Amino acid sequence: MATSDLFENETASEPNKGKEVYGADKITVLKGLEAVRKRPAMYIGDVGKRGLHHLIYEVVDNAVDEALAGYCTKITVKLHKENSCSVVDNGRGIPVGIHKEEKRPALELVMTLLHAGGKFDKGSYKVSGGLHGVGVSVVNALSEWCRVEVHRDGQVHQQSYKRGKIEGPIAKKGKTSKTGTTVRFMPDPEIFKTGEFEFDTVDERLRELAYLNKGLEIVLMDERPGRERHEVHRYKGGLVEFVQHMDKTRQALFPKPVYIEGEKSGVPVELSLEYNDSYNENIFTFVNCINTVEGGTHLAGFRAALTRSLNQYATKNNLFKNSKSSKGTFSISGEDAREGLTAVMSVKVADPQFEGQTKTKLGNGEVKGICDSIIMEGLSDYFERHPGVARKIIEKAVLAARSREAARKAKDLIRRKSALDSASLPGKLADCSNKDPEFCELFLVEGDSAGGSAKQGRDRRFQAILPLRGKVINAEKARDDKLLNNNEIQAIITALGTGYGGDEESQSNGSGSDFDIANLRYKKIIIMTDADVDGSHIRTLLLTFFYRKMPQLIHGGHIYIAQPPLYRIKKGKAEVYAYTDEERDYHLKRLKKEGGKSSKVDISRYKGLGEMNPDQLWATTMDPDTRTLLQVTVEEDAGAANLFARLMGSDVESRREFIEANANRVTFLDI
Ligand code: 0RA
Repeated sequence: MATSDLFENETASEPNKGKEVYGADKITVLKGLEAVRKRPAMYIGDVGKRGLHHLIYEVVDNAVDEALAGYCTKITVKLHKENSCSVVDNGRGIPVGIHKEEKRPALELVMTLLHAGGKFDKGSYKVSGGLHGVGVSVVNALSEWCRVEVHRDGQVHQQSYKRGKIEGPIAKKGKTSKTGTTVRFMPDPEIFKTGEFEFDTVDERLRELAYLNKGLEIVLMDERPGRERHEVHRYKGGLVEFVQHMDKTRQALFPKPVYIEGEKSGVPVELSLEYNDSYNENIFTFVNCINTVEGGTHLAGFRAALTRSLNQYATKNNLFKNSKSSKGTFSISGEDAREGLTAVMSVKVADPQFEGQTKTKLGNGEVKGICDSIIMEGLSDYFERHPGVARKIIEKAVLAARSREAARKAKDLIRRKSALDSASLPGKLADCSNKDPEFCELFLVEGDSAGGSAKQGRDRRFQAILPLRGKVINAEKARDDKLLNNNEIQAIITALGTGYGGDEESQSNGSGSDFDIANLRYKKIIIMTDADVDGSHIRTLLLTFFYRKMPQLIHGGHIYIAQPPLYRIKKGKAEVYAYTDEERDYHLKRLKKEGGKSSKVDISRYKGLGEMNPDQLWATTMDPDTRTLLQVTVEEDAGAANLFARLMGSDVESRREFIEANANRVTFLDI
């Protein structure tokens, strides 16, 4: 399987019978690395946690490419004690021979030139667009130091770099019988101000990659003192196991997920799906192993095929005989067909066009028809061979159609209430005077008393307050009709102005009742709850609702969590607030040290927002100049979906385990 000899053999008479050989001269040289250090965010998204983790993913993606090409079976990621990271793979090894035009070793070019990844030859699914596929050189550029070791052609080759600059020529470090690449790098503290790699975050992505590349073994090891851990991912079942993992806290409708695989016009398509006892739709789509959170043409093709194949099968087998429709022949809608559906879809596209707000929406038009026809054929065939499964799915969809009728009534009511004039806004909303969403904030506040303080303390020009009185319903477990009858949910939807539900397809039908982010009335939606158990419960319920029912708000970065202080520390007239125990201790120590004649230090703990008067609430939590807001982001969508299912679903045991395991984390919600 090793092809380490190919490279040096290029000039031999018959080097590569039919097989495409990678030549050093195939590497396209674009530009240098200074640009990367100047504008890191352009290459890796940001210089926070997400960007930091992106460094690992970039190297791993390269190793996964080797696996896709059929040369790599194992990838090991190690988090070392000084916060460096190494990625070891047993692929072909980065080529080390001399590039004809550049007259330099290919390894040097791969490591130090932007876009010299050598992925430009046909036959590999290069990842353009998005932030993936920028190349290992970007990782090198953003590392204080980096070392690469290549096992190839029977030799160990090694080279080191500092901030992207070569330290010395490639050194030969003895013989080897293996092939592969090890990249070890130390993220540059000059670039990354924020801390350390998070095991769980990295682990979620590696797990996902292992599901997407069945059989590939991916190991994550934490060697940092005190937190040693070891996780091995290897899934023979691929997407089928991914679906089972997603649904592990739910009850499946039939024993084994459906699996469909096909290829058309050079686009391989893979899909696995099952139905569960929930009412949610859980579809995860990937293009070249990148999670397409915003969907796109592949998803559209899948949705169309699913609805059509179910309707076709049901009609042919007379399964709608007990269902009536006011419009004549009965059929189930796309939404009905997807109630309780968990699915993972993976496609490979040679030249993907990524669109959308976060560049995670596939734009290639041809892919829709390809996915539609492969999946239509696959599902129809599957239903013929498993009539029991088909019948169960259709029964469930027919039930969904009935309850959707009830939901439609509730939805129309909300729509009528949220018609443009403000007279129809919820009574308890204290709206702001500015009407330009760009400047406006909506505070969702727990309880009437805190709501009252917030109304008095706010800057009414741009801050609106919606106090939440009653219980917020659990969106993980309730169907739309119940959800839409909940007063708090109604008030939120009306205040937001976005409408609710609907398909991507129906969003353009002008009916105006479906969710449309263009109608959002506030750029920031800020959840403000007490720092106690009830408060975190309400916060979780709200996040569950937004994540399940209005994910665009989360993906668009509109959802925030307010950070009220935990303590007020007073000494004489001086007053400071502490937001953590560490801050409290710091201030106590400082004030004691200052000593002086004035009175003793007085410390009070805030349990509820209601304990603060309006001025204090403004100064500590609401004033944009001084407050801290946590923006809710989802780094790993499948992981987040699982988290919500565990926290808010029906599996009590799983929730208990989770809460016990995470009891010592300050907040498990800044996902
Ligand atoms: C350029 C060309 C080839 C492989 C690689 C780069 C490569 C990069 C990385 C980064 C981490 N592990 C990697 N493994 C390989 C193709 C090699 C060939 O044709 O022999």
